[in-house]
Amino acid sequence: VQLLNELRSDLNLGRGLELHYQPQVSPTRGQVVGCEALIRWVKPNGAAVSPEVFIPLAEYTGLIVDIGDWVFAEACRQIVRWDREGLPPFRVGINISAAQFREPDFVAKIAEVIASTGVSPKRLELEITESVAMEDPESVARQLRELKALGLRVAVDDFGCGFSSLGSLNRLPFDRVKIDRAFVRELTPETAEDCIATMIVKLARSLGLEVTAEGVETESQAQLLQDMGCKEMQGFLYGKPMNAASLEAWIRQQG
Ligand code: G
Ligand code: G
Ligand code: MN
Ligand code: NA
Repeated sequence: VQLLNELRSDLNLGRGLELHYQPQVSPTRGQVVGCEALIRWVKPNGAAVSPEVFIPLAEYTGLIVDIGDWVFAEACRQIVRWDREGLPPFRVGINISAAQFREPDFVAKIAEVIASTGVSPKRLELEITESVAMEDPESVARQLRELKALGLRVAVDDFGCGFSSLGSLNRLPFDRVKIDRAFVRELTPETAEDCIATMIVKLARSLGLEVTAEGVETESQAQLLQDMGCKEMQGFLYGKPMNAASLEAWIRQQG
């Protein structure tokens, strides 16, 4: 409760919260194709609190809606700042939690922020976990169509670990599948993880979806994924989440 009050107060005061960005690369093209925005919180006393701690708390209490609004707006503002700095355009993935996605005015708020920041919606990709996507397929499908009509892209996050039916990938209008890093972590040839990841990539590609693997830490994982036909990677092998200025420097250095 104490932690939650501190979080609420920092959010209201506009302090302590920051977005970091983890690069996503295409190894064959040797370049950054996008990044994922990941929230960071440093308390006034200087102590960093892991999102693995405060995000579930915020989800439980509903504060995640306000946090999510802040995250989305901040990511849009940052894209506009990067454009002004002359960075080449790349995609920015933004995590959307279940409670946010369920808000009746979710799509309207997104549209409003896009209009007020002037960001190009093509640059934005909303990441929705597979468990959220499964909740109420009818209304999820409608909302995804509304988001896509605004020009955004949508990805299903942490795919493979939940309870989604494979058919849902076909029924819901996703643009991308992000393979859960639990599979990538255990990826060695001819294991169950290898089989499952291979199947996910195959299914996604045959449905015309793009695929990103998460949590890529080693060259051998990257090679296996590439052999499966996975074209985009995200993980410590390429880059950790970093602040906006560091990502900018990182991209310029990749040239
Ligand atoms: O950022 P890692 O770097 O530790 O993130 C931990 C967890 O917190 C992940 O499951 C990630 O999806 C979640 N997370 C990070 N940033 C956000 C955010 O902006 N919104 C939501 N809903 N979840 C986030
Ligand atoms: O749950 P979601 O996929 O949105 O969040 C991504 C999470 O994965 C973040 O916590 C991020 O810090 C973490 N992450 C990204 N790359 C790696 C990696 O290569 N190894 C590990 N262990 N974690 C990673
Ligand atoms: Mn994500
Ligand atoms: Na994920």
